[in-house]
Amino acid sequence: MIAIPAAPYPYALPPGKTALVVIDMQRDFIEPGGFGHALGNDVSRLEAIIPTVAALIALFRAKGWPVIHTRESHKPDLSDLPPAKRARGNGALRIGDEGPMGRILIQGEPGNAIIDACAPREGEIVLDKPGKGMFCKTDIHATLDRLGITHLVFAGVTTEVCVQTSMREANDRGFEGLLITDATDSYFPEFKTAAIAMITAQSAIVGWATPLADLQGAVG
Ligand code: TIU
Repeated sequence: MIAIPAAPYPYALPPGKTALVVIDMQRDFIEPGGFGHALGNDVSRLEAIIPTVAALIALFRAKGWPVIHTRESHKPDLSDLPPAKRARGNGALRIGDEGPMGRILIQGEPGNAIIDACAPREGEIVLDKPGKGMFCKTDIHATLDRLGITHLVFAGVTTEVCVQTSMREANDRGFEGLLITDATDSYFPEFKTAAIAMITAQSAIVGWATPLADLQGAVG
């Protein structure tokens, strides 16, 4: 076990049983013309975390530890899109509609791709998920069990939506979660702060949180 300085107390990281989960670092959330923009958000503020997410991915690759990339995405025929999710919101563009980067949040469209700076490498798991959480209607739990993974380090966007949902789902399934605070962000800075506080409150009721430098310093 490696002791990582973290809130609310040190996180015990077992090498060989820990995977990185990079949530939804997709053009659809980070670039203008995608889903995040269609929802009325200023997407430009998410760019700032890209170098930190890339450095976190590089750390796991250097250690030979697994990296999992998720994409919030739907099949082109929308068969995995609940009508309620399709209908939600009052913006001009909805999931499945044609936007400037192709159909919004649809697999294989330019906007649905992971940004180049965080692009998956050969051999890394890329998980398409139709929900906000990574366990909803996916086979990731069986995959993690098969790999012997018990600990998940989280990064990506957005903190209080897909990152927090995935971390809560993982927590309820018995995984130990650590959120890298400068490798995640929200369209709403106050929601990021609140999500981290909620996750770490009550003696790590959902999990732990720490900046990348503290993880790097501890794992060497
Ligand atoms: N809207 C928003 O903040 N997030 C999402 O819809 N998905 C993810 O967080 N990936």
